[in-house]
Amino acid sequence: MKRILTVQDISCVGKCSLTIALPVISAMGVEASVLPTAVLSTHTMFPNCTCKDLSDQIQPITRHWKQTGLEFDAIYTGYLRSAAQIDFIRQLFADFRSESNFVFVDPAMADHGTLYQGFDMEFVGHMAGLCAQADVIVPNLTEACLMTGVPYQNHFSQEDIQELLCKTADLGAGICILTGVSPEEGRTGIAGYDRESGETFFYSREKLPASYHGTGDLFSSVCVGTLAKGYAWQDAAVLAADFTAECIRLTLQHPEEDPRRGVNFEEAIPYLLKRMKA
Ligand code: PXL
Repeated sequence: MKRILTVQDISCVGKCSLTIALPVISAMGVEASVLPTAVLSTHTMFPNCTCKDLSDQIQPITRHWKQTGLEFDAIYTGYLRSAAQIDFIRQLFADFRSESNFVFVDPAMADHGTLYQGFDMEFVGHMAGLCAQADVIVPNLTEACLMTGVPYQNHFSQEDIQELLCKTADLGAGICILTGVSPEEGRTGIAGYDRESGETFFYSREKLPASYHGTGDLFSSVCVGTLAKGYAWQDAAVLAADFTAECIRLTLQHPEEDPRRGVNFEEAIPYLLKRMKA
């Protein structure tokens, strides 16, 4: 069985980060080990959430793993709390990466043109440094703009996307997949670039009339799980995008739910497994 180590927070309520990565990766038949970076009462879109930073646990935990001889097929980082924590994660990459595994970084820190609460440009600089160490990165357009210094716009032309893709790839990761890319009004998808082969890849589908918290985490979890299973990155990205859309479609069927609780990914798991068998 393939094994992924996922490094991100536990938000106790409001599906995102580990409460998405664990069930989704497990459902795909891939083992999910965790390194929790913080415990929050809810994700940060609920006002007044509590947060206990767990940075001081990273070194003792990873030292124990190293002494025990544990290995992982992939290391997947998501929401991280501080610049100092990112430096611990760089050390984790140095300690656990090998010829046969890969590092996947979702620089989860911003959306819709703005940084999430609590982050600043110093943090962005550290996250760009972490992306430079990765084999695969999956920033959304806001995150890509912040890390490259490209001004964020509400609409990016095809040429703008090409340029942003090149600049983001220049951060240093092997494969860069931009999410939330709209090639035309009413559609959304991804734009990817593989530095080794020079291949560019685009995929889009109809844009559903809603945006929920945690969809980036769904995309990343499916992408890293399928990559660990040996899918080509383009196929991984297409399945991740389709699964995320299916989750949004199912969530829209229940408008009475508080949208901050997150997307209905649970009822989309059969769809994911069916697609993986196809
Ligand atoms: O989905 C990204 C994410 C993860 N974890 C926490 C968050 C967010 C986005 O705001 O607040 C705690």
